Amino acid sequence: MKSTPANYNSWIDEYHQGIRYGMEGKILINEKSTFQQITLIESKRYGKGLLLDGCWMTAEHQERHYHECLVHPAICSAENLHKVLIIGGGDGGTARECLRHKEIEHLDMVEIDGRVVELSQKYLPTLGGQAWNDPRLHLKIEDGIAWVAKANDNSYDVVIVDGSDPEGPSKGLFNKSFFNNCKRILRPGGVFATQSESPEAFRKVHIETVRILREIFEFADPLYGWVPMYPSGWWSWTFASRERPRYKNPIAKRAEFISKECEIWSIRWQQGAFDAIPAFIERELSK
Ligand code: SPD
Repeated sequence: MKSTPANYNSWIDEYHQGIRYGMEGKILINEKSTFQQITLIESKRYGKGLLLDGCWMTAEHQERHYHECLVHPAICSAENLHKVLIIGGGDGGTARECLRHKEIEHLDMVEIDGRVVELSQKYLPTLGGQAWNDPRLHLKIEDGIAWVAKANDNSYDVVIVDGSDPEGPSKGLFNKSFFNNCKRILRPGGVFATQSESPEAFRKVHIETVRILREIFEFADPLYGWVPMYPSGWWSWTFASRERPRYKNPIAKRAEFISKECEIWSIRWQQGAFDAIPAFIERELSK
């Protein structure tokens, strides 16, 4: 990442495989926490934004592309919504989208880096919005991998993984033992969701993630959309369930209520997004 901190007209870039993905703006905070480099910026186009270890995570005016598509396919299709778990999600956007669903009674959010939460609450307050004060939110500053390893069988209706790329603290959020625990702690009728990287910029990780989830769960499918600030802009989220691909059939009443105020997500959008699997990914997955 390159920038001149005091200059609003500088470029803040994520470097990925010889390509720069950048925004014009200025750096507000750049500090190292126990786990990672945390950078808060202010951009002309997307407002304030967050990078972790030099990689774009979110920005005020572009976060809904990501959070709506991670949350609603899972939350709208699970049989019950008594108890939901988010692993990661320190900026609060995933919790905010979850808590729009009034049926959720209890939401555990387990974020490893308390400093990401503090800085997001201060610089990106619209991300978490009212979620931070919602009594249903139970925020734990702990390691999410250890959390799922020690959680009881059948304890959550929905498990959502909102981590960063598979490096640093998020590396362990993409492997078999973690996904096995996610399946074990999911109740019957439950749905699992994870961000599953870009089919272009992170092709190998993306295919491997879907493949592992298909080995572990009876059903797993990637959904494709856009997060323009991420490498290549082309992104994916993968959903998994047991008895049937429940995530493909949102419960109409829940979905209609939620999609009225969504920027991207709707039942129609979701149908297309599951069907938008690129031919080469489909071929790779059938090998
Ligand atoms: N390459 C960026 C992947 C980041 C996924 N998580 C974003 C966090 C938003 N809550």
